[in-house]
Amino acid sequence: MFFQKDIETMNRKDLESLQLERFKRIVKYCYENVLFYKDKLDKAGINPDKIKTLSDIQYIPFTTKEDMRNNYPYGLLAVPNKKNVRIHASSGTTGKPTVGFYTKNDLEVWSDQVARVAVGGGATSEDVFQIAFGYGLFTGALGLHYGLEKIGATVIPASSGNTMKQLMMMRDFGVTGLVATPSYALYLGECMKSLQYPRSDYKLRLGVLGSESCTIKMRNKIESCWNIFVSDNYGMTELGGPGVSGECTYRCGLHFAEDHFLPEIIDSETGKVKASGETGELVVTTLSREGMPVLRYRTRDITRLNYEPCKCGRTHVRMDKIMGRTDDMLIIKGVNVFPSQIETILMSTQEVAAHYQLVVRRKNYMDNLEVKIEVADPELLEDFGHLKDLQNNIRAKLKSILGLDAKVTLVEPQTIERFQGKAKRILDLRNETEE
Ligand code: DLL
Repeated sequence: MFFQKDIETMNRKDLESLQLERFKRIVKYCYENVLFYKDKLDKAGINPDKIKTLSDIQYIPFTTKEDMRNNYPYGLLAVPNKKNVRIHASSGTTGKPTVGFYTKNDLEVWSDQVARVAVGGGATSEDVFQIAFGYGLFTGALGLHYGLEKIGATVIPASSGNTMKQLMMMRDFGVTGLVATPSYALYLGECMKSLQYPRSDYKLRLGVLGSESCTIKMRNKIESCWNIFVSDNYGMTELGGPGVSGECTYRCGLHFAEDHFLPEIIDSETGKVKASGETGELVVTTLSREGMPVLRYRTRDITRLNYEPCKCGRTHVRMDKIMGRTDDMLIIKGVNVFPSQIETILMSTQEVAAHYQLVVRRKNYMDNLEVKIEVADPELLEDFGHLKDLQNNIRAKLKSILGLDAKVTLVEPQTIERFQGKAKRILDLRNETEE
């Protein structure tokens, strides 16, 4: 199923000429409307009129999160404020939030992008969707809200929190689709099982989940807990929110909305563009945003691009599921590891639940990792021998597959914190424990 079939299945040549036309236009537009870009391009000696091919993008300097912060609040706004009809922002746990501005046209395009992602993941106008993302500055809730309304689905703006009420609404309104973070979808499933209502009281069939990493193993847990089909979708405030890329039902990568975004992969250390098919940091240029266009934004997200045609018929490039963030990579005793790699190992281990926490401490200038994970069955905690075996088994897997020497701690069910938004699975105590 497609939302905008002509665009989603456009042949590569036509797609690239559309991208080139939009790319030339956006560079000029940024130059003429945002002082920050004018200065940046002038310093780099770039005349927007000289851009002739898509590969000329390599001459344009990157834009970073730091640039976003330095230009807070309105520095990157490209239109007069009367044309700016919406402001969103990230939670900004580490300093000032990063913001996004939207013209009326941006809101239209955004809802089309999200509608594409939702339809690609299996949503239809027959569905009743409950949106369990927090409404507010976060782009996730309103983004999915308008995208789903655009396809004619029924939308329940439940917002986040109040899990028992979420479950009640799901039963009462015959909710068929859930929008949430993967971790919250799992938590809802766990609570659903603990109530007296049977699964048959729920009509849920689909999860359109996103906004945080979710390995395939974790997705399997969510799917089997709820007995639903789950698709992944990606985006970020700086790029307008969700709708940047999303999985089709074949789930072999997230199709980028390539008519609206130009993705690249770079080496995050050197900034060099990587060859097609290599893994690295995702860099994105927006091709149609008016309120806040962005040139070569360094997302810090690690992935790979795959230009092979997809079985679904979509021609837009597929991005692998996000492996981690450059700032999330842990270096444990010389081994570089992303939390998602640890998650894959944990989730393929029988007898443990899908809730874990990674505690990082620093001693003698070395990082140490403790992996805390809940056992699935509390009775296991009574059987010391069995517990020890399980612990050794996980430790050995981490060592042999990742080369990672970590302490493994098995804890009682329901003792690791649950999350209603993005899960915070890394507890970084390095500053407190450094010696
Ligand atoms: O999370 C936008 C969004 C909302 C996407 C709803 C999908 C659904 P931010 O709060 O700015 O925006 O966070 C952006 O979240 O750089 C990634 O590190 C992470 N992220 C978002 N989607 C995914 C995903 C929204 N599907 C940051 N898989 C990004 C892995 C994701 N990480």
